Amino acid sequence: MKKEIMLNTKNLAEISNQLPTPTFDRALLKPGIVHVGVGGFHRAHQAYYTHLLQEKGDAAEWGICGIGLRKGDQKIHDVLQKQDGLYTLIVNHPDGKIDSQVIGSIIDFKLGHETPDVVIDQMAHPDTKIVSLTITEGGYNFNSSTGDFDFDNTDVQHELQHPNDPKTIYGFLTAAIKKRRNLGLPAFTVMSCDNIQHNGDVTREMLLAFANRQDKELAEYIEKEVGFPNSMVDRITPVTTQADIDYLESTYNVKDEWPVTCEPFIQWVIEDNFSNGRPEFEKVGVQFVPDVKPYEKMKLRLLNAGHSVLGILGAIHGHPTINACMEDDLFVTYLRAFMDEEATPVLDKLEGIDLTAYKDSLQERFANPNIKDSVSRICSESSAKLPKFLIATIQDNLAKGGSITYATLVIAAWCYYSDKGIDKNGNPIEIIDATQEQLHAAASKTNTDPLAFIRQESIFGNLINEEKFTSLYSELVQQIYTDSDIKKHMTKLI
Ligand code: CS2
Repeated sequence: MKKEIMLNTKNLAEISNQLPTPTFDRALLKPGIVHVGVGGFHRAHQAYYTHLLQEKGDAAEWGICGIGLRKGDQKIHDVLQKQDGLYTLIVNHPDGKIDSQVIGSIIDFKLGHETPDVVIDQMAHPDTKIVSLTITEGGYNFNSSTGDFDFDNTDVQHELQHPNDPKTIYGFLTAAIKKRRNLGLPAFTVMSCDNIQHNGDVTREMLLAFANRQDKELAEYIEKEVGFPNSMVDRITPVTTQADIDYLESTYNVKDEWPVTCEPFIQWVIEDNFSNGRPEFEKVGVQFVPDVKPYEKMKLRLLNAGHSVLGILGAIHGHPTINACMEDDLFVTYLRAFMDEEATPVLDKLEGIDLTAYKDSLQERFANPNIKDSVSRICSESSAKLPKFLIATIQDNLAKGGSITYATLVIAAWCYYSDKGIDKNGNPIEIIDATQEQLHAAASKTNTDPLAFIRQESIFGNLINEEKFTSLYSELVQQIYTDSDIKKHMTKLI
């Protein structure tokens, strides 16, 4: 067999015989964007849009410097450094067509875990104009039920005492903003790209709460000078598997240690609220709107919640992937009933959007047989996701007397999932959640106290006081504990 070609700058010319590679001069790019959290999603979405813009020329000031703040970011750092920031994006179409191309917008990568100064200096560099974030729903450090900043977090306490040794995004942002101010440099924009409703507003509020404790004057400066655009981001990006790496090797003879796979669909709707300039993303299909909130809500309450409905019910049933759930008619009917009867009635008015078409398109996207998005990815960090995606819909429906049954079964199933960690065939379920122990401890009391799981106030807020919810939940959770065949319970509700 021919020796494989390692993906890096030196080999790009050779690789371009096999795959589309960047046609712009990457050596001219300056890191105008500092991005924290370089996971698959960032690389399939923002970094891809940025690459498209660079392909059009004239976006040299918007190269991306990746940042990892956690120990676990070492691996992606090492891979991307070795590959000069290059990686392959593999787009899997429903009909089996696969488009692969090498993306060139990431030009550097820095780690903050052991060397916070390196990251602060990068953020405070004159070239930096935007600090963007995909730090996951859990990374924002707010209490899901009150929305308040969580000052009990030990990392936050540490960085409040030691501003030069930041640990969380808030410590890094304040240190960098302060440094820029001292240097007389304009403030950067902080652009959240996470699935949180009003993600810019939330980032602003949390950063201000933190900064107010640390340095009131700085907080006032942030309030005046820093832009926090809200955005809705969308592209289904499953976890990369060895099969993806092998595919590139066997098809193109290219060795990429960490490619990204994704669906063809992509969307980014964002508010034009930048404090220090921005890329002309509208040239590559990004929508700039005055108010993104209705779009965010639609996506979180239909797409993300729909994922969670399939993921949690699917995990207990033993469906490994979202597309496997969509091959099961009962799951499709259940999903649609949830979207139509519970999620849609509590959405805001959306001018010019055909919700039926949107829901149809979600079903098609979920069913893409070549995406193979694992239910374990979808269920991961449910404690941070569900309050926004699903529990909010239950609360809205309780307030207006709407239906809550489909969503409540999912909560009951989540309790069972957290308690037992096995599917219907007794196979272990991989549970990934920062609060896994707390979830397990609460769920495991269900036999003696059927409401134990929903007494977790940080997740469920005051739902424990809602009789309509507690009586339904109690009935459903006991049914699942008596017979874990989830499809029986789904069938009864439809
Ligand atoms: C998923 C999202 O895990 C999840 O919550 O629903 O990662 C989803 O795939 C993306 O938001 C799609 O844009």
